[in-house]
Amino acid sequence: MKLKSLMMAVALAATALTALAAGAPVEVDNAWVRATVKGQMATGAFMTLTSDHGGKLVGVSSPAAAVVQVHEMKMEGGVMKMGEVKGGLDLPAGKAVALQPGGFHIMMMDLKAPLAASTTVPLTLIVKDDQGIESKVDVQVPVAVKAPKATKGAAHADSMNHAAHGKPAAMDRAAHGAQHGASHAQ
Ligand SMILES: [Cu+2]
Repeated sequence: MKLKSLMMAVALAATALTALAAGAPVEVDNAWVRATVKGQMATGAFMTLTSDHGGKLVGVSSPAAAVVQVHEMKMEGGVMKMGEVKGGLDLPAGKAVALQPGGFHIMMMDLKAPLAASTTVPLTLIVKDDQGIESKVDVQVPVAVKAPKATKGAAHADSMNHAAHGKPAAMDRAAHGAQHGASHAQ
């Protein structure tokens, strides 16, 4: 039964990702939500977002939480601070933006019920494109205790972004191709 529900979750996630690949405002990869225990009121959702033409993640909602915000964690005067990203999260054209523990993340607060591993949580991403047009992207996000093995280059997305600074766009595309190759090999 447990295996069946897990497979169901995987199937749902795969369906969501396939739908997004075809001309959606943003591509969502490696999405997961950290599982919670009873009494825990907040958790984080993580994913890699890629917008072909550039845009902004301006909002997120979920029926599982009363408040959902895009957050950033950063060091301020030697103290790790977490706060809402004002004005939306920039999604530069063609560049994978990693939302991961310790950096950008989606904060789900005032959870209505604990989120158990091997279930899924619906999230609606509100993305504003380069023309200023907002669209909603629905994703079924798997719940897990820790980050699942990346299926598409998310594990090193942060360091790759740093390495990519100042390099021509062609390099980014080459890296992207390599990620596709890696995911096929799995
Ligand atoms: Cu947060």
